[in-house]
Amino acid sequence: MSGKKSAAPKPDMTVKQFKETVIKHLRSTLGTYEEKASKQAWNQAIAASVNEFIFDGVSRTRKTHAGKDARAVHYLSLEFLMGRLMSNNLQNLGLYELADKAMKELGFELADILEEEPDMALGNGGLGRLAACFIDSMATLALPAIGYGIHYEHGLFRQEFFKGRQVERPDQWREFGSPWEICRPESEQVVKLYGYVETVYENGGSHKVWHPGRTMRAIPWDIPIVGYGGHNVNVLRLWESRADKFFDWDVFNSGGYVDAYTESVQAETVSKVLYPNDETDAGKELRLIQQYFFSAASIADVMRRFRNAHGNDFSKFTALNALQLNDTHPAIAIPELMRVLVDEEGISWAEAWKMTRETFSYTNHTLLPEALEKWPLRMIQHVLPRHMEIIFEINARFLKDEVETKWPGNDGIKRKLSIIEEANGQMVRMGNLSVVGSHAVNGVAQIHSDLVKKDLFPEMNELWPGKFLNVTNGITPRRWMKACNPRLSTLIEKHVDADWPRYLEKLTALKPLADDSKFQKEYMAVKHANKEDFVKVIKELTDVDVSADAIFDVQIKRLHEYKRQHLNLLYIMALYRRLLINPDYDMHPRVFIFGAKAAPGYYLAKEIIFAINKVAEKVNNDPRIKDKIKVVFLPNYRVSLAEKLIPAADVSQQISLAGKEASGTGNMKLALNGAITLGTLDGANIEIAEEAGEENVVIFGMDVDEVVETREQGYNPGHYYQNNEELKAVLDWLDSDFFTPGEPGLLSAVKHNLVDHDPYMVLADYQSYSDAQSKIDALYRDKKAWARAAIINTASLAKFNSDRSIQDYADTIWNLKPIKAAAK
Ligand code: GL7
Repeated sequence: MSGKKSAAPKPDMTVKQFKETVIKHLRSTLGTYEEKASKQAWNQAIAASVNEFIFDGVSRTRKTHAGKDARAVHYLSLEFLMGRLMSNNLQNLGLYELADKAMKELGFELADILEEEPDMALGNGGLGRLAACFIDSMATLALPAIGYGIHYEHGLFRQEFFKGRQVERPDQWREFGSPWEICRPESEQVVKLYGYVETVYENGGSHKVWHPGRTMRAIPWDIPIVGYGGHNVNVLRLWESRADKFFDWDVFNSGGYVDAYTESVQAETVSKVLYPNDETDAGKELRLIQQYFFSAASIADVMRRFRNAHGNDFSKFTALNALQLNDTHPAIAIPELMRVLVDEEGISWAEAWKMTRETFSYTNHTLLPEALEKWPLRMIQHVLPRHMEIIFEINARFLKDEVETKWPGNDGIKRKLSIIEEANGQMVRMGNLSVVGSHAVNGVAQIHSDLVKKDLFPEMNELWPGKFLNVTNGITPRRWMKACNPRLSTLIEKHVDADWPRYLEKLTALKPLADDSKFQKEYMAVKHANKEDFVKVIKELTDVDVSADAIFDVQIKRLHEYKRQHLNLLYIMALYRRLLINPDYDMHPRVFIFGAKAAPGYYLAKEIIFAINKVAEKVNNDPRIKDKIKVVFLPNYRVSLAEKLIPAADVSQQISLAGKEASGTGNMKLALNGAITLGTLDGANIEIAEEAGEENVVIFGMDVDEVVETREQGYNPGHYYQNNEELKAVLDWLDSDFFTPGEPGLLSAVKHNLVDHDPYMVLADYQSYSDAQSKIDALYRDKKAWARAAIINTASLAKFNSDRSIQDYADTIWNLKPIKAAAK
């Protein structure tokens, strides 16, 4: 064991002082007092106390960056799935234990009070949560960075089940305000829309003037992002849309009370709701306006800051600014920057284009065709007439100067690479625009980045060798271990340096302990205690009784056919059938745990949820199987629920069809917390297997090459259905009324999709999956072998620290150096 040093400072505050501060805020900020205050009020009082540290950090960091004229990255993302902020902030400031003690002395459990905080669910899934982990890491690494997004009034919908079916309810994360945000009216921006473009001829030349049809206000709300150790506090700036003229007095006075509000209602709609679609193209004018609204406001903000420091000398612009596109959602920022540089600053096209390309970089998060954004050309022309002209110009120059030079006379390649797609009445391909307008393009796991080059943009890769890179995703160990798994963190800290949440490679010190039976027992006792806690959560949320001695087999992620929750379901049904046929069927008891939201308009995904719930109902109440299987579908899966479940998981199901899951990040969180991955060779699973060792994960199914081969040979799911007795039996079961008494056919959609189409080859991988599940069962029964594998997983995952991902971005894409904020 080496010397322990802590990266988290001990703040110069005592428990007594913390208590006093909380009570001060309870009285003077919340206007209540100890005897009367609700838990909600205590929560807010703690937040206000913590903010005394945080706000000071915000100003120190800002001042340092401004003073040094620092190069900064601006991370543009339509989604930031933050979850709760309190516990993370307390941890990163090193205040958690102090606050815990203080609250105990005041007669409360801190953990209880923390439950009062609503999740900040301004994202759908992996892509949004990645952005949240990344801004934590940027602050931790002291990188000058700012996250830009939308201040949605309603985040991702709250999910309820009614008779087994998903029902969506609005999310109200800031119904009573949020203590973490600071409104910055002084940095308000104006965003223009619609209208027409005029060519103005003057002094022998001409320039373009956009006469917008309407304008709206963008109001920034800053959420402080506390780096681990508390030295650096960056901000996440979220834009709220408001009507330009809050109220039209003329219309109001002439009797048009309702009309006077129309404009404000329309403008405020822009930041009203997060689109709940995950990996599908929303294709709505409002969504395009959301994308433009936050991109334009953010670029205006970057410009404002730059002009304050440098006036209109743009020679240093690219040296000081990097703009990162989190997927194509903010791609409209590329023509927006061109517009500002050319039309507003009078910079030549060639110069502006060079600056734009040097400034932008783009992360691709998916190969799924339905998620690659395309906008109808007519729509862009209508909403953003000047931008459409700019896109035409970018495209014309790209095709003429770059594509034609490389492939003279090749119209086929031109058609393929063009930013404009001629089919479907002309569409603008946002992926092509992003690649053309960026100096670097990265995928999110090695295999995904390879496929981006090979399958998605092969010609672009030939045109610009070196432009396409890989940055494997990561997760912040602060939230996903230190804060969410205190028992394991405490155990770890007995053996490794206290700064492991910053330097996760320190966990390799646990490897020699993997065979130590005392440590194995301690490690598994932690897992068991976490499971006992989660047994209560399951009971509370679903009223199902489960035993912590069973295997907790977990699949948590958005509901999507490619993620194959229905493969999991088929296996559950098969196990159930085996037990009905042979009540002595030898297996370790198992709890199958699902958490997943389906996009509200995604029919089959909702049918899969319904089928799982119906099978669960039957299985959970069948005395014949003696509780050997339990199935629970947790409603409203979200970050704060993940934080409770992940520490309790034994098995991590990562069973997407190979080639479809770009990376996955839940796979990293679960493995770090000691769950064994049951997965395909897809996304980051491959790298997890490399790091943890193939013997410590259970891999099954076709790999990418086999998937391609099977498809080329003409995939026929009916073949698997006909030739696998068990598979046929469980699929036919879905047609009966066994799970829906008196109502046969309610679950047929799932069966028929699989037998007749099976776009994600569930049936082809079924047998291999079932065999892999048997391996899991056998491994679990060998207690020492299981403990060993789990420990090795925890000890081996340093690569998936999001600090490493961000360091890669900083080194290979942003060329960004840390600047530590000055001390007080
Ligand atoms: C995703 C990928 O599906 C997921 O595999 C990846 O981990 C995540 C972050 O890179 O991005 N792409 C995508 O469109 N969504 C994702 O979660 C919604």
